Formats: sequence, structure tokens, C-alpha cells
Amino acid sequence: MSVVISGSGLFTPPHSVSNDELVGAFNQYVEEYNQENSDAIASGELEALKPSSSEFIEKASGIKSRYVMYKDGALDTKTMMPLIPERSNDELSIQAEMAVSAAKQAMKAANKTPEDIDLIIVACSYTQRSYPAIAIEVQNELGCGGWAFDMLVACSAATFGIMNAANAVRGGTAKTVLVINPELTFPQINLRDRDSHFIFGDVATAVVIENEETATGDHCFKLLTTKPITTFSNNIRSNFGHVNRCSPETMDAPDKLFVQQGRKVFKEVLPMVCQLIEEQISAANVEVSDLKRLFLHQANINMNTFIAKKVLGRDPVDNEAPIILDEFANTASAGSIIAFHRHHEDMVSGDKALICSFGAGYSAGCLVIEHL
Ligand code: CO8
Repeated sequence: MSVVISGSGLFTPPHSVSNDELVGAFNQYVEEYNQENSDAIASGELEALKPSSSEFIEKASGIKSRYVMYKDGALDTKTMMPLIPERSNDELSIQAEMAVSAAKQAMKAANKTPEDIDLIIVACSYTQRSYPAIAIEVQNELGCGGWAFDMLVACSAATFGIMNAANAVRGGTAKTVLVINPELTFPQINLRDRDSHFIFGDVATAVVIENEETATGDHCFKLLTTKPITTFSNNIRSNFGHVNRCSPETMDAPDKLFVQQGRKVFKEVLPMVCQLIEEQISAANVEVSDLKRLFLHQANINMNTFIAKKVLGRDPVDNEAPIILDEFANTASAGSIIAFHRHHEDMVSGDKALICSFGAGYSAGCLVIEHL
């Protein structure tokens, strides 16, 4: 049996934040901090904070802007976080709202109705609560039957979710699966941290996974290989969790937000990902020259260029390795799916491509796909 991706959807949040806006707020915060602590800085007790710059951000990462669900408060030096009004239990949660919008588009592209869907996997980096699962809330809102669950694998959640969906279809526990990635990452950035304040944006993506025999979408892609790998590392970490409140003196410490050793991640993840891709291309019996497109994880443009060059043996041309992180920033697990969503409609029967994610864990997932 062949399992296919038969439709995709993208929800783009309502607000955009440019590098200049983010850097303006950060640098004002730095000025205020250094002023307020001038005596301690002068005596060597505290270190002065250094300013950020849009030029650095664009050169080091390729990011120019990001979309966010909530912008108020994020650029205010007194708060330095998006202020998000609490919703009542009767209202749709933020991630469910994002997920439903992306899911409806994916179902439309796949010619599916809610009655066709019998499994929903919400796969992302964070869920805004532990239970009831966001996926079950989405199931209820869409009016789908079957079953639903949440799963977290940071930046590899989307590819790992697709692999789980494919296994459910192959194993007969589901016929048609929605894999949705509502990435609400902006609230987890430390906007007071120069090294990471620019990295993430919010977005939601969705795909429909089903048996080739039931697929009727205009662009269906057979999964030729699905391979996940993980290897433990502390270099990308957030200690946020339900036990934080039991240690009141550290519950708001910076390690409860996103923290990484970016340089180390860059060096350690690249060889792992290049090897995984090479192995998967070979396992799929595909020649590199047959790959029309590389839909790569969108964390850093220099990483993507490095991987594309290594895989292709030359610089990527035209749209071979599409970049969307300039507009969206790093959207955790959704990045490679945004690239796929935006850049697959010119592909035709027999065209091959790969979708590859990598990130915290470390985790990496690689799907070699072929247009039906
Ligand atoms: N402005 C100006 N200068 C700066 C800034 C800034 N904002 N930040 C750092 N600098 C300075 C540094 O101080 C340093 O100065 P010096 O040379 O004097 O020491 C210099 O610039 C170079 O700093 P770096 O070595 O840190 O810069 P890099 O070239 O390595 O670029 C990056 C930093 C962009 C972070 C880069 O290392 C990178 O992208 N690495 C890969 C990271 C990656 O892929 N991570 C994956 C994380 S995503 C993931 O797994 C999902 C997690 C779950 C989601 C979480 C949601 C919140």
C-alpha cells in the first residue's frame, strides 16, 4: 500500500514584526538597563548589555521578519513579551484556532470533508496546555469522528507526525489523517536575550495523509521513505513545564524560555542531517539528479545553503531549495511544510522531492516523496 500527502494548508497570523521593530525595542531595553545599572556596571559587578542589530540578524540567519498572533507588549521595554488575554474554557484556544484554519485548507486541497477524517495529530513544539489535547479540541471544532492526540518533538514534530500518520494508515488504525502544526513559538522567546530574540515566529500548517487509493487531490505525493532519528543534546533546551511552579524561586528564570548554543547546534546538526538525507535518497532508490525540490527545515539560511550544496554537489538554483524563513523566521516544525505548501504546485507526475526537518532533541526527519 502507498501512503500519500494529498493536501496542505497554511495559516498566517495577523501581525508581522520586522527586524528593525524588534531591534528597536531590544536596544531601548538595553539602554534603559545599562542606565539603571550604571553604578553596578561601572564597579564591574554587572556586565553592560550589548545592542542587537538588524544587519547581524539578516546576515547570521537570513531572517527579515516574522508573523505573530499577538504583538502588543512585545515591543514595550516594560513587558518584553506578547500580552495574551486569557480565553475562557468555552472559547476556542489559540492553537486550536490556528490549527482549524490550516486544517480546513488542507482538507479542501485533498477534497476531504470532516466526515472523512478519522485521526487528527497535532504535532508541534509546545502545546499551550497539557489536557484536554488540542487535537481533541480541533476534532470537536471540525466535527470529525475517530480519535486525536498531541505530540511534541520540537522542530521535527511535523515530519514525525507525518510518519506516525503513515504508520496509522498502514496499520489500519486510521484511513485519513490530519497532521497539524500550530506553532505558537513567539511567547517562548526571551525578547531580552540578544542571541535569540529574533529567531521565532508563529504559524500553523496542516497536511492530509491517506492511502493512495482514496486520494483525489490535484497534487498527491507518495511517501517513498520515512525515517526519523534522535540523539540527546542539551544544546537546544527549554525547562518550561508543569513542575516549574513547585520551585517558586526559579519558576521565571530564563531557562524556562528557549535557550540554545547556536554555534554548536549548527556544527553538530549539519553532519547528522546530511547523512540522514543521503541514506534516505539511497533507500528510496532515487538519484540526487531526480530530486526536483528540497523542502528543508527553516532555521537558518546558511544551514539550508550548506545542506543543499552537500546533497546536490553544487549550488541550488531557482526554486530547488525554497527559502521562506526570510518572511516567517524559524517556525519550528512548520518551516519545511510552509516551503512545501508554497512551492509544490508546479510539480508534475513523477517529480521527486524531499521534506527534511531538524532541531531540538536533537531530532531529524526525512521524507522522500514522489508526485503521483
Ligand atoms: N546582534 C548583534 N550581534 C550579535 C547578536 C545580535 N542580535 N547576537 C549575537 N551577536 C554577536 C555575538 O555576541 C558574537 O560576537 P563575538 O564574535 O564578538 O563573540 C557574534 O555576533 C557571533 O555570534 P554567534 O556565533 O552566536 O552567531 P552565529 O553566526 O552562530 O549565528 C545563530 C547565531 C543565527 C543563532 C546561528 O548560530 C544559528 O542559526 N544556529 C543554528 C540554530 C538552529 O538551527 N537551531 C535550531 C533551533 S530550532 C528548534 O530546534 C526548535 C526548538 C523548539 C521551538 C522553540 C520555540 C520558542
